[in-house]
Amino acid sequence: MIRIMFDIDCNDTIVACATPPGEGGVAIVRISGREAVSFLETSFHPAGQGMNSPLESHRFTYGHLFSKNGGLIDEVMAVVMKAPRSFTREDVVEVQCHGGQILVKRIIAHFQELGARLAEPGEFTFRAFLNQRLDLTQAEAVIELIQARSDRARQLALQQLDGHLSQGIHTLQDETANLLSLVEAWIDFSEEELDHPSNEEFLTKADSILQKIKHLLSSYDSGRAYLEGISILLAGKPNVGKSSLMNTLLGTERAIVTEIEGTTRDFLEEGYNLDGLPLRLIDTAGLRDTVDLVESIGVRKTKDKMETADLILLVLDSSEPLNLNDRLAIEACGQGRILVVLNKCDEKNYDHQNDIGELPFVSISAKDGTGIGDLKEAIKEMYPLSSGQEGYESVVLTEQRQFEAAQKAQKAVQDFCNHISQNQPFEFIALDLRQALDALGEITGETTPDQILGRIFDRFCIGK
Ligand SMILES: Nc1nc2c(ncn2[C@@H]2O[C@H](COP(=O)(O)OP(=O)(O)O)[C@@H](O)[C@H]2O)c(=O)[nH]1
Ligand SMILES: [Mg+2]
Repeated sequence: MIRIMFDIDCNDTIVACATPPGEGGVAIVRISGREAVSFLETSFHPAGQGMNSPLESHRFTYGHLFSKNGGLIDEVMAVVMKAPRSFTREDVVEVQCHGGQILVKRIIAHFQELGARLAEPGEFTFRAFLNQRLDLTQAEAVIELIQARSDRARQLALQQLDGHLSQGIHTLQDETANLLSLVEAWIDFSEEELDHPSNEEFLTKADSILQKIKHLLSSYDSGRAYLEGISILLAGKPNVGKSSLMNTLLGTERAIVTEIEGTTRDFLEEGYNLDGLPLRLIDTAGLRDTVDLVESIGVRKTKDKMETADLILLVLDSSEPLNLNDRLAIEACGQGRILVVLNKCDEKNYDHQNDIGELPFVSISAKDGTGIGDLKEAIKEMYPLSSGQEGYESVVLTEQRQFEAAQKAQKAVQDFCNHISQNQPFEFIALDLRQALDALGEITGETTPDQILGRIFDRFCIGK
């Protein structure tokens, strides 16, 4: 879609419905571009005023919308937002009409008849980006805000829309640019001639940049978790209480619980909001060696799913010694992120510490609810999110492409450090810093390749 967008004429005046399709109390048709205001003025009759009186910017006016040949289309409220004080920084008109699909179609067709073009998906936001009303992280925040699935996700997206991440990146860019100018100042001098700053001095400055990038990279896991949600797989041998735990967490009898081994044979998936952290809880078939065909398919599918889950809750029964199937389950967890749940703590307790080694664990009883609070805290602690609005600590990466660009910047600064230590010529090490600056610019959209821009704006719907 965006490929078309790069070819399209951004001087066109565009129109689209800004509200979701379907019936509603009102719908909003949005028009942006240099002819937006004149299109409205030729067809809108404000109530109680002369038809030609100019509409005041940022003020709603009640009136009627008429077609080219004079037929009444609808009774509407209209607002003009004169450039640059608008979302796209162009002249924008919004018409609030009655919320009917045919009506919206008719109004859009009317503005098309006057010369407007139907907007591509995301084109309003794309124009806001082109006109520097938003940078790329802010454009992404618009989608994140619309798609936010919890209140914490909403706050995070809003913070990014407000330019929090952009400012964090600008701080890094400034520091990197300062270091670059320090290096460039010595390019034209031979090394023996003058006292250039010591390697330590360069390395200290580079290290300050690296620390900030490291913080950014580590924030991504939590940022993504809060915005997209995380999948949590309940794994373990049969009868350890996986389904019971699922039910206790959800507070419903979602999964069937019996004392018969192999009851759960397929996946059960349920959403759960853990204090703003959106979880997808997945109950699985117990892991064990089995000859039952259906059950063994379940076991294989569980193993596959363990590789893609964000977090595995490995449930063990603390009321009995571990056996071969428990060890199979521990092994199957592989390299994933694991939290061991020692269930049935209401019964006799065996010590499983030796078997779980360094893995983090919590003791619970799915039956009487003991330790469920600790389990929730332990999950949240795995996705720490600073709640403060101030300082670098609270800058959060939320998109994979931001993460990848930050990794590129990290590598470039790391290369710089290595090349400084090897006493490489200044021309050469200046390149490392320029690469770091390029990578940082990708995050905010200053140096982002077109195909990445395309992928970002493709995620928008028409009218945004
Ligand atoms: N005493 C005790 N029994 C439990 C607990 N959790 C589950 N059970 C029992 O263990 C059996 C198996 O539970 P279930 O949830 O079906 O295990 P799954 O096969 O791992 O899904 C059932 O009889 C449950 O009532 C617990 O915390 N304490
Ligand atoms: Mg079960």
